[in-house]
Amino acid sequence: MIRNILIIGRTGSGKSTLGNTITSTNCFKESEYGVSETKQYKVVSFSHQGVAYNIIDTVGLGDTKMGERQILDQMVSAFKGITDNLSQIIYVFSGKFTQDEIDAYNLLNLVFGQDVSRITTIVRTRFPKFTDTEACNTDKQLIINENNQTNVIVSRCNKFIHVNNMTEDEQPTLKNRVDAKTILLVHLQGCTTAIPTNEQAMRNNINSHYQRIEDEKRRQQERERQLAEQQRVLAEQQRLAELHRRELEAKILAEKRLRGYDFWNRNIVIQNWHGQYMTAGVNPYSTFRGPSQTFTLVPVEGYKVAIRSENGLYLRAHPGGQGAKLDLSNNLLDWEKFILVPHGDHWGILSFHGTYIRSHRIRGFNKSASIDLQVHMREWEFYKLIPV
Ligand SMILES: Nc1nc2c(ncn2[C@@H]2O[C@H](COP(=O)(O)OP(=O)(O)O)[C@@H](O)[C@H]2O)c(=O)[nH]1
Ligand SMILES: [Mg+2]
Repeated sequence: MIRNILIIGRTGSGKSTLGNTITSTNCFKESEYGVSETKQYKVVSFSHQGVAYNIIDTVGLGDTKMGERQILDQMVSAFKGITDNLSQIIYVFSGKFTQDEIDAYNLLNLVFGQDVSRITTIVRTRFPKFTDTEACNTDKQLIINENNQTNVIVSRCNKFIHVNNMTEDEQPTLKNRVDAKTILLVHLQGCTTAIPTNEQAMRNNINSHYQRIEDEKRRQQERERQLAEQQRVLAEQQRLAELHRRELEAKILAEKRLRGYDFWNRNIVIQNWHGQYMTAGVNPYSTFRGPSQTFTLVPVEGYKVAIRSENGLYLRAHPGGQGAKLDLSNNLLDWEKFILVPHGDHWGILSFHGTYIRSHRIRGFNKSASIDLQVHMREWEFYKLIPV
């Protein structure tokens, strides 16, 4: 039976070179640059001491041009038509056994199943002292000691082999490759067991792996969405609480300051920022306004006030915004309760509609006092309350 040897690992680790070393050919394209030359798996068959081998070189993981999943799918395709069994996987790496290396190795375990580690040979390339057993053992031990994961990976694998497959330019005799080949083939010769490969099972493994990643990504997105929503609700609650706090503070401040003022129940005139005085029309149906009027601030319900004119009528703001008028009914129930909102020496007059009394910009108070329906700080009108 032909022994199928699958060479896998990350791009640039030396897979194709190792393939050439084992087969004593140049059938696999070696790339001097960090890019993957192997865009498709490639099989080279040869025999050694009466044993036939298929050496299968694959696209490296971490290839820049191909996605991880595509690479895995192609790796599975490499089996189709070649074989339904696997004699040995050679996992190639060079340098440190980094986290990327660990991830790549585990990914392959995932495709072939955990059982595969017993037919996996880890080959470290670019190791100049590869013929020195002690140096090789020390290096292997260092990798085992690196962390838990490397410990599990290296201890569970079939064998750990070091090579240094220099190019002809680097070593014209290619002695290192010959030596490496000997080491590798002695090892492969002893790899008599093979595990069956089931294309569908491998595809299922790959699919469920990416499905798990997808599911986790979706769960994560959903968690993030919920968190963002909670934060938004919290921020809104905080905003409302802050608004409420400020409102209360303003009311408390207004009340405190109002208590300290001497315009209660005294005659005052209300002067607007144009220097004009407030007058309110005595006839709610006409826009006629009399000459400047004297008002009295009557405290009602704590910080709320009613504004009474000199003729005993109360000022009332029309919610429609067409004007502030005197209430002819002079009925306490109909009084409008205003809140005086302090602003320096001035006061904003806030109606119970939540709108501010505002004097007509063009004509001034001597013609009309009106309600500003826009509650906007800049639009507030502030008045001087002048005792007379
Ligand atoms: N010195 C040295 N160079 C190597 C070794 N293995 C591979 N290389 C070089 O590393 C580069 C990438 O090798 P290649 O086999 O194409 O990597 P692949 O992407 O894994 O197939 C090439 O220039 C090789 O000559 C090795 O063991 N020692
Ligand atoms: Mg290659």
